Amino acid sequence: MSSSSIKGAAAPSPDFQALRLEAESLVRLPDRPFRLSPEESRLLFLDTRQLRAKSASFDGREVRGVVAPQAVVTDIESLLRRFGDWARATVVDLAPRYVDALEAGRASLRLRDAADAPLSARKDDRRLHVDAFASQPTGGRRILRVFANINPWGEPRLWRVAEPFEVHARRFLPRLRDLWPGESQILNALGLTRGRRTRYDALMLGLHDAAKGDLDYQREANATDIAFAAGESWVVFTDSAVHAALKGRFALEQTFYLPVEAMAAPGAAPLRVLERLTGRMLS
Ligand SMILES: O=C(O)CCC(=O)C(=O)O
Ligand SMILES: [Fe+2]
Repeated sequence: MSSSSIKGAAAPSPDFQALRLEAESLVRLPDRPFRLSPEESRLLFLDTRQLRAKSASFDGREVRGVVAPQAVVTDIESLLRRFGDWARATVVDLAPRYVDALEAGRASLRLRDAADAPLSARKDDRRLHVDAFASQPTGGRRILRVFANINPWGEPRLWRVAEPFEVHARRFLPRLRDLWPGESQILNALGLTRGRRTRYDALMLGLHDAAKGDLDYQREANATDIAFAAGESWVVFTDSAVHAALKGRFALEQTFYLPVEAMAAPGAAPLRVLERLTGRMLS
């Protein structure tokens, strides 16, 4: 064997995993469990009547979605801080090039069963969708989330994932509307969005709502089931992975935002795909 072939095999590109994550939108990490301490594990048995939202969340400043004694709220905050640090390290191990560009969003503790009926069809994450947050425009930045199944009884978390983003977008784009003149200024002035909703954000919300609202699509989509084992973690660009969460209790999740320019292959970003498909600048 020549020395050059040994060298070639021993030095994969440092962007190898980033490219894979960007191309496939989801990377499973079966051997990277997030382990709870015995004190942290007690939080799993919080009375779910104390949860006001589908999860307890922490945005770096305050815990939301839970009505509980202050000591419990403080423990949830500590857990979500620790998970956030772990999630960042997990992403950076996978994609070192993202290190300076990752911006942390919310972290959440998900105690309810993903199978439980939500408040509305729009909030129904059991239906296939790409993520877009009505009150949190990204302006084109990627939504990158780290999940960990922390189910204490060894139960999997069940998802479905469907077609690639571009195929999904081509299907629903013809039904979507553009922003109305002045719409983003009004939403922002009323405090309904944090920052301006761009054309890009409007299209992403449109895709989210159109897919969830289309029961024929939900039934006929060519989707693959994934069972994330207890102890498994996964990193997902949820703005491009067409996904649904069907079942499973006890997960942690941390959201990050990533500028398109930080990607190893920015052409795969939903912003760039939608710009190509619409022939317009969107952010
Ligand atoms: O809780 C989960 O496993 C994912 C649900 C989902 O689709 C989301 O939070 O956007
Ligand atoms: Fe989602």
